[in-house]
Amino acid sequence: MTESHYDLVIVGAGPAGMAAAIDSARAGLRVALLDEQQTAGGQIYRRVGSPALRDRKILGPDYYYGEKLVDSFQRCSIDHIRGASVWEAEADQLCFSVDGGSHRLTFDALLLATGAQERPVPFPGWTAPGVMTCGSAQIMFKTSGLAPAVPVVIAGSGPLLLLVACQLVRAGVPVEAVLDTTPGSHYREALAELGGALRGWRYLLKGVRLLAELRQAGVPLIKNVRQLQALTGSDGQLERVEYSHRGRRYSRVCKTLLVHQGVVPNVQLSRSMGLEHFWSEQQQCWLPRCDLWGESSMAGIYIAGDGGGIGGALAAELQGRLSACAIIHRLGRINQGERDEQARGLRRQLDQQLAIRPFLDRLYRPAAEFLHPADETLVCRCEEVSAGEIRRIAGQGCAGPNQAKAFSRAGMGPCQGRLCGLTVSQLIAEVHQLPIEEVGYYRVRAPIKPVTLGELATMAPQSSHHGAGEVAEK
Ligand SMILES: Cc1cc2nc3c(=O)[nH]c(=O)nc-3n(C[C@H](O)[C@@H](O)[C@H](O)COP(=O)(O)OP(=O)(O)OC[C@H]3O[C@@H](n4cnc5c(N)ncnc54)[C@H](O)[C@@H]3O)c2cc1C
Repeated sequence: MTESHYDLVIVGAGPAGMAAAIDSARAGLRVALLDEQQTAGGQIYRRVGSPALRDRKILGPDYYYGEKLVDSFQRCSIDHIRGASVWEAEADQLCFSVDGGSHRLTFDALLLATGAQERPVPFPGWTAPGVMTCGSAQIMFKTSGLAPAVPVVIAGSGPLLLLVACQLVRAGVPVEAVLDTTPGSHYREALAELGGALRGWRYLLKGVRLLAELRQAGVPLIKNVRQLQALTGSDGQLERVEYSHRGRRYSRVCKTLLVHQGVVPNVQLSRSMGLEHFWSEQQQCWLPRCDLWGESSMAGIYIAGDGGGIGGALAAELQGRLSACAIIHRLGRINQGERDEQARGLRRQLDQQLAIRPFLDRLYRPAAEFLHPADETLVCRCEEVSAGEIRRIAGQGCAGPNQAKAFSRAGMGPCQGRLCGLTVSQLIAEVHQLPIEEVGYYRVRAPIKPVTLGELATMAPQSSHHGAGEVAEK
């Protein structure tokens, strides 16, 4: 394995990573950008350069906005390392796997633009075959043009829920119902943030349009749904969904149940590097501590986009560009005055983009039943540990998520706690009646992705030489 050095290495080819790469390459930096996906675009613009769907109306203009960004990115001199899983990062180097081999890169600056993941939605039956998240249905849609098996019911809370429902309807996939789990009280609480919401009126308008589109398509939208449960038939497959509405219990037959409770930053890599994180009450998740340029608690390591806090795709792009300003200055290509001048307009636009966030965060904060699931609900899917088991071990003195690993194996599976981490911390905090910051989070260790021994072996010094240049595509 040949080591290779770059001025800037970026992890994640979403709007944040691409925007930062473009500006940095144009400023003359030697940039490498790595992403697990084969094409640039991230979550929102996934495969926008070669879409699987011909009808542009299905995914809508927000998706195709990404074409210009991807095009600019591809025209720049950037080493785009495709299909590369970054499994370890340190202050000046990172390791990744691609095509069955592992490689190491060194850098002067690192930008983590690893985006968001859907918030795990533990409720009775969430692990049943046929239950999947809205985001994963959208990935199938964007990458292969595949639709979920019908009848489809969609349940949860948040803008992506409505967007995916509309995208399915536009593609001719009948949606039996949208079960909105947003508690009624959240609408009243969100009104306190009306000022910001009005500044973000474009987003509000989009939401209103999506609702109107569903109404026009005749999709029932049932609000204030509680006690969601997915039930399987004798073949073990999803058969129906049950829920409570206005004090009565209902049942709907479905082959697919798409669930969604918003998105949270993907902090596996930033956690594994030991960067400082704090609990955001507003977004109900952990965020890396960063300054206004996205620089983390470790000098030279920057975080931009949803990985630093949920702000949406346009905010991610602006944050990527702001971090690029700081990195270009750090590496001596512009002076401080030039940096600040370039950043001024970006900050103004970013403020506008983020104005609606407090309103959305209050409105779409998940209902308590998803944050504190009932005892019988599985929390750690990898190791099959229930919420009741976590409460039991917490009652026996287990003080935090790291001890919970030893007590119950929760968080010890291949996802390294990516799916249960938030819930385990919340349950332990509930039992001990402590703020979640005091309970803490799993200590995430490299490799943050499953790596085969074969992949690791290719990093041995005597192995055949495959330089990063050989896997990079300009
Ligand atoms: C499943 C899903 C679907 C979404 N769909 C929409 C949508 O349709 N519309 C919308 O407005 N918002 C959507 N969002 C929200 C959204 O992700 C954006 O706000 C925006 O894409 C954030 O941009 P970003 O650059 O921060 O990260 P992203 O666009 O998420 O890009 C992050 C990239 O990092 C890569 N990555 C992460 N970890 C590693 C690693 N260890 N090694 C290598 N690569 C890595 C990922 O493959 C990904 O391409 C979605 C979110 C999710 C989770």
